[in-house]
Amino acid sequence: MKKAKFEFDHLSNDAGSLQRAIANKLVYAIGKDPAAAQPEDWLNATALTVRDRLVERWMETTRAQYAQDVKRVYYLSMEFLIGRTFTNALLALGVYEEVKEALAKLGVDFDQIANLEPDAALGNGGLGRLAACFLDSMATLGIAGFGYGIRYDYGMFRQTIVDGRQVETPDYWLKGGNPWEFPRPEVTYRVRFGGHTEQGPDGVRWVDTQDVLAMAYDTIIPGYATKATNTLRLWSAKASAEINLSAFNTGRYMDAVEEKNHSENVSRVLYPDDSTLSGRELRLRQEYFFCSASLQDLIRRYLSTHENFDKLADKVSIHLNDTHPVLAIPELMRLLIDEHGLAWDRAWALSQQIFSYTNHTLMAEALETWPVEMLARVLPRHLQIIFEINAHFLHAVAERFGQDNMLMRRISLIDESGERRVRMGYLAVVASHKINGVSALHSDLMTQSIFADFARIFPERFNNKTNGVTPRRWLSQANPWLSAAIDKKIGTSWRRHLDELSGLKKLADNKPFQKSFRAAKLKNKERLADWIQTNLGITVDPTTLFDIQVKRIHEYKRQLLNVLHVIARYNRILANPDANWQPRTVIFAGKAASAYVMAKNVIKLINDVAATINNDARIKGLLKVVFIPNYSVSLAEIIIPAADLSEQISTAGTEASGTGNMKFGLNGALTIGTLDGANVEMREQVGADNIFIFGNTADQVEALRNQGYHPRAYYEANAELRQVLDNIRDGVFSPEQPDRFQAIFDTLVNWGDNYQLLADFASYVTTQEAVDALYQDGDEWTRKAILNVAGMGAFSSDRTIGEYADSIWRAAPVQL
Ligand code: 26V
Repeated sequence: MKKAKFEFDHLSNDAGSLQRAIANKLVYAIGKDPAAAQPEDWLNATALTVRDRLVERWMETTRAQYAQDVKRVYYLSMEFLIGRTFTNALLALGVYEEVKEALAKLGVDFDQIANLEPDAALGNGGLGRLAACFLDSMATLGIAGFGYGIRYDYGMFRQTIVDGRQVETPDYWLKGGNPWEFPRPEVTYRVRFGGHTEQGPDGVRWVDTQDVLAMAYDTIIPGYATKATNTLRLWSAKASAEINLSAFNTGRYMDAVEEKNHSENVSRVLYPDDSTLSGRELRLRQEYFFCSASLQDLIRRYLSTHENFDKLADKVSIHLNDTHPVLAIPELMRLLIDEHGLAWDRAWALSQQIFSYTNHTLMAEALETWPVEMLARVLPRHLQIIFEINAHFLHAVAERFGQDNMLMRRISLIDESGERRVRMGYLAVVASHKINGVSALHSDLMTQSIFADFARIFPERFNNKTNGVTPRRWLSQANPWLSAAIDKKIGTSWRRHLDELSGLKKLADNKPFQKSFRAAKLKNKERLADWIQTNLGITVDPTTLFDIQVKRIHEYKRQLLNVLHVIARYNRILANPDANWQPRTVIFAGKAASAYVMAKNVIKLINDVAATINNDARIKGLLKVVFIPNYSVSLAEIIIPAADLSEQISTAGTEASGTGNMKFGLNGALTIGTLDGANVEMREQVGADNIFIFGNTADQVEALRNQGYHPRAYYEANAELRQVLDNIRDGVFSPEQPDRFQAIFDTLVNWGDNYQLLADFASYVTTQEAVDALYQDGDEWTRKAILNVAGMGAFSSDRTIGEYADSIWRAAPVQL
């Protein structure tokens, strides 16, 4: 057949062309008369116009990837916390001003429509947002990186605060349609569950399964100021036709419809709990669903240009974002052995070269294990494969280290101590050639605690990759005022080479730069104050010190320690109202897992303390407390640039890295923090004089725990602390129900204070005094804030991804 001639328009990016293109989209794609168009219609029309411009680059990149047969990196993650796409895409394409102008000519307010876009909140917190920053950096660096995950119908729940308490409501983010995604009904795979295995003449057969279809939806991930673009492919569950037909034929129509609903539930909702393992079967099914579809897809892609599996490990890397995608390991083994006829040893050798794994938490409650009984029911073939991996592994260890039964019990992939369970982290470690933590401290602790035995067996596998954040979203997009001030001094290329921020060091004392730096900060504080006024009806003064803690509510993150300080400050002001107090606005935001009682109590306490203090006329505006509901990526973009002080106060040894800490530093906040996670490296980068470090170190925390920690002793010895805790216990903030916070008091004083808040309280309060003192010297504060920005170069996710690409994936960029 003769190849048809195929030509298409190359699209122009001047404001006039964009204006015409948007008008065409509104009429021909959205089907709306401009006279009847709603702001949502304009947003969708503009989004489609912008998407067209991304598609050109996308095709070019995909073609080049095939032509050069580059190594592809598959980033498997249950969560991608993307946030909004519109402004990010405009900045990546370099058409922000042009689109703004085009919309203005059409009589459309840019900010109004940009603020209508719902967040893609397909993640809980740090882990999901890191995956989103990594996609941005992989595209920007030209790495052929594919994100694979789940297209949840419902993302992270929406949080409202009713009477001071968190109320969760569903987030149906797709209700207005999603202009950024391309549905790919032709890219659909069968994912099987249940059934049983049979030993046949040529291998194992897995039969009598119940099947669900996984359908692909693609989102373009633009690189910044490069033609390179990547793909985020998310899977949505569709009922398989057979189920419906067979039931239909036997007259069970309603049953069939119900069954269809049941199988489509697999991709219905994100599990909104990042603190405890729910152990629900639906969660296990979600994990397998997206692993299986992703592996089938990447093998199909590989085989479309390769005849056999000889080059699989040269052309494919699969990265496991925590243990949630670990079923990809037995799934790859199953596909290679059962479907493609490879021998066990060859399949295993390939797997070990292909997989790598990142650990994101040492918290025991969050480490995944699945009951053997459940796996036997849901994934019988995979359980067999896991048992066989375990047998090979234990055998090899016994050969090398002798038959040490204690060791064998400890490192077995199966925990036999109670109900038998598969330890997913151990499976990840055994199957991966590289295992990394997310900050220097965390990587260290990881090899001393949860993976200590494995670090002795496979020392060469363990490494550190300190997290980073994308400067495009977290400085350029979120903080146009500071970005402009920086551009004037060091040019614009820091957006791709964040190290260049070090050029600001020499300007730390420069008065004109200090002035523009401070002006930018004030603008950001005014923007946040406006938001708070409009949305919460609370007046905050942008000239006060903005002290901000935003992150998931979790005991180890110690929002409660922050509250203890707020109450201590309240008491001090009451005791001495005429002293020269530095006025402060203390801002909190964050969601609690819906079953996490203590975290929800902390939210209620924050709101009760806020109500008490904000309504106390004696305080005269010297202290305000605000809890901003429904923390999200788009809110973070408004909140973080407004901070003077960033609270990073987790118990040392518990926060794996933190990434909010980096976003705040990048936006010119000073950090008050413990020597935990990446705070340690931030101190190295910005200098110990420019960060407020307090509290026990990880070693001291551990020593205290081992020697017997007695929180009541701190309560008894420190009168100020005692007053604060007694206030909480006695109902000072809950007069209508004085015993409301008895459990909080008991947790700290009588039940062991697991996160050692009382041990760090005195040091925290003293350090907060030093914060006040420094803030009174505006120039000195600004100097240090500038040095913080200047020191953040190392915390670009481009640096992080560069390291993953070089030393884990061994993947080179595509040439365009
Ligand atoms: C854990 C779990 C456990 C049970 C099942 C559901 C579920 C969902 C998510 C998680 C995530 C917990 C791990 C996590 O988010 N870690 C955070 O990772 C960030 C990126 O590396 C890091 O900066 C934070 O310090 C770390 O807490």
